[in-house]
Amino acid sequence: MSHDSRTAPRICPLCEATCGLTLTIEGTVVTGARGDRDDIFSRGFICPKGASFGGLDADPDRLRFPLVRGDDGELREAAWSEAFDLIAARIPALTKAHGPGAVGVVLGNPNVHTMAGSLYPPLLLAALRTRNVFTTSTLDQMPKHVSSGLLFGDAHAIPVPDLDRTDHLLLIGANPLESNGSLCTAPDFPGRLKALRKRGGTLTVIDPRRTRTARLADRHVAIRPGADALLLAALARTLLTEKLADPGPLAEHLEGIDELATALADFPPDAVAAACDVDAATITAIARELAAAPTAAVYGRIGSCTVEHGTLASWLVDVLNILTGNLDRPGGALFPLSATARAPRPAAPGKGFALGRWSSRVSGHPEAKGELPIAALAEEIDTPGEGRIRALVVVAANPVLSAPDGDRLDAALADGLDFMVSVDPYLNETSRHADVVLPPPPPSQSAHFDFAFNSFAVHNQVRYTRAAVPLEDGRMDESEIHARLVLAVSGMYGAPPSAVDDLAIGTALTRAGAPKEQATELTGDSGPERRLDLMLRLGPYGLSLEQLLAHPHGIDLGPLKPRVPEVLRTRSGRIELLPEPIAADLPRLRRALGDRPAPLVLVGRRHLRSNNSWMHNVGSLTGGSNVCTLQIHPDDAARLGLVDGATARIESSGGGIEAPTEITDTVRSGVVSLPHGWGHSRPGTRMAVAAAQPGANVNQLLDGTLLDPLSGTAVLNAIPVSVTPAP
Ligand SMILES: Nc1nc2c(c(=O)[nH]1)N[C@H]1C(S)=C(S)[C@@H](COP(=O)(O)OP(=O)(O)OC[C@H]3O[C@@H](n4cnc5c(=O)[nH]c(N)nc54)[C@H](O)[C@@H]3O)O[C@H]1N2
Ligand SMILES: Nc1nc2c(c(=O)[nH]1)N[C@H]1C(S)=C(S)[C@@H](COP(=O)(O)OP(=O)(O)OC[C@H]3O[C@@H](n4cnc5c(=O)[nH]c(N)nc54)[C@H](O)[C@@H]3O)O[C@H]1N2
Ligand code: SF4
Ligand SMILES: [Mo]
Repeated sequence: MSHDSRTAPRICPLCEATCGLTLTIEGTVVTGARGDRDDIFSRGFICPKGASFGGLDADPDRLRFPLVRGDDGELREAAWSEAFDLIAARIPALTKAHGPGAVGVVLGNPNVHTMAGSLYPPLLLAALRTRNVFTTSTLDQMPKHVSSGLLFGDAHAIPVPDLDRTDHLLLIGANPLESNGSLCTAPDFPGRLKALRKRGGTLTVIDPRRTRTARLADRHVAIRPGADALLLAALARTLLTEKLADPGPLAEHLEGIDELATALADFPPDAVAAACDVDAATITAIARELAAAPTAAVYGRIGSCTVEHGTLASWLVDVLNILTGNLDRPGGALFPLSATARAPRPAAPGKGFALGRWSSRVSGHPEAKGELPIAALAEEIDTPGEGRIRALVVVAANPVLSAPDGDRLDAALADGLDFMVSVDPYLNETSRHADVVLPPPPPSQSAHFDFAFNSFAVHNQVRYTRAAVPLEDGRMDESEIHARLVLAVSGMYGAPPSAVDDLAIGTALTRAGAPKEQATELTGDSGPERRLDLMLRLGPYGLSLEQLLAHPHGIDLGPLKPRVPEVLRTRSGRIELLPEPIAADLPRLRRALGDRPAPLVLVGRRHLRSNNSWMHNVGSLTGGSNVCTLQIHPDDAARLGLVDGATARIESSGGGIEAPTEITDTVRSGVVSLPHGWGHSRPGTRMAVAAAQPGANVNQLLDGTLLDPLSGTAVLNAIPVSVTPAP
């Protein structure tokens, strides 16, 4: 270390594991990152992405100044004031002329990884009053929100496996050794799985690919993709018919267990075996093991969500946790309690969870959790008629690559909009269409708090890190960008950004029934810090910002604790085991029993050194095995005449793409796999490294019509495809 180098703590924002890092900083440049051994949660763990923090932070392709489209149609650098003036001139006028629905909002994944993205989008949506709201949840976990909404009355009440104490983990469609976990925040997920094995616990993995996670398991079941809901239904039915179901103390909080038994009657193991390509004896054995384990947790992720029966599968995951008495007990699956959550209230019936309160204009897709399916975004722009989206505000999202049929969306963004704003550090496949691009500073210059992930963490804890490096001249903090955006689209343009925070603080105090004067007691150097301070004070542990600042490596709030019935917000005040919308969707699952499986289906995969579409521009994370290849089983390759390394042509409903063939027996036969987030070959972007190794956009295979009907989530896995050698 040179004499002017120093270190600073920074929670890693690059995936859901939220590891504490120690950054090495020379002047204002991050020159290194290592795991923070004193971090109370991650205890020194780091992965290759975290280790590349410096490279990602200093990427020369990151935009430094706003871009504004000139009369010549070209984007040029502009002052912040010019950028916001333009937004204030255009958006309110469009709303006034065509109604609030004329402005659509798209929120992408990194919003859950920034303070700004957690604190301000609700205010933006309130200011715009639009129902054209799309987020990447409908490419991801919306099925889980819907099942939690229906079961527990709160779409955000998502139980997480008690990873460190469970005796038995049944993991479905998740590969935490590459993803580092999702809806289960657990730094060093791999180490925690190894510890489970070491203490004598069992790990079962259900995945059509023999993933790194599957290789760690006691049992790997290479299920046929898309069939998990059938398998899970058979597991639940087996527990019920073999009298192995024992919800324990939960029983008094349950409603509908008899109806559940009737509803699942048609799914015995031998009826689902063919569709799942898993023999009935294995299914029965898994059910019995689950029931026999002292404690167990069932956990499903992407492979169980982004499929045709995603909501049913997500629901059945918790049905299994409930029937085995593992929901809400240590070692099972519990509801975390984060430091900024609402303080627990006395148990009481709630408002419940409603679906389909409105529908999308073109295809009539029902809303879920106030959102419309992002797969329907393009048609809402390019289909003429009243209520069409004419302007779009995109915050931290790249739907041209991450959502189905990027070509159609690309064209809709190019030709169908009067005005578009992107809040994004890069000029990429989506933001290149914006009229105004507002670039946030790199992570080293931003403070960090995990509003979202602390409520999915396997251990209750809280950590806050301030910006490690001062804001560079000419930069604007992302929270200020968001606050100014709220002002620009509302009638408050001209007010200082702090007005937005004051408004939020006032509303929060009113909602909590606290005196308005409490606002003056809040500490913090910025609006977001004061808001964090308030949420901590009103939260279940009565903490404060001051306490967090005094504990730079975090405060341990203890292991997860039972929260039923306080957490329940259903109308009955109980867990509603067989909610009506689920019951109404079961006939569709019953019909799937008779479906003839497609000969070849596509599934996705993730790579440790990637993250969705935006980390392909850092040299140290590219190359090696992090490439966009079509993985195919040797038998299928031989049958289809494909040679390792040769270009394959893949076709489906949305179109065709080409990718190099990678022959491997880690995918089961009848299944091919492509990663997502690739396809960096469009003109007009500024991501030089990514463009040099563009890969193909897997989502071009989809036409955007295939959705899980209850959640509006796009079907991204188990897609029928045809594969041929490229001519
Ligand atoms: N390195 C890296 N980490 C990431 C990300 C990333 O892109 N790269 N993305 C982050 C995000 S946004 C998320 S949501 C999480 C996701 O976290 P995970 O859900 O753990 O992600 P995946 O690695 O995609 O694992 C999904 C697994 O499901 C399997 N699968 C596919 N179809 C089926 C099926 O029908 N049934 C079953 N049983 N399995 C199936 C796939 O083979 C794959 O192994 O990861 C996060 N972390
Ligand atoms: N086929 C297939 N498609 C998938 C998936 C799959 O498994 N298979 N996974 C889906 C999932 S789980 C998800 S979550 C989505 C992700 O979909 P998106 O959220 O659209 O995709 P990302 O690639 O994460 O793009 C994030 C954008 O945010 C920008 N960004 C990065 N950091 C910041 C920041 O600090 N502030 C701001 N304002 N912007 C930032 C990036 O430059 C990029 O433009 O992809 C989905 N798409
Ligand atoms: S596991 Fe996730 S949070 Fe931890 S260092 Fe890697 S990218 Fe960052
Ligand atoms: Mo995601």
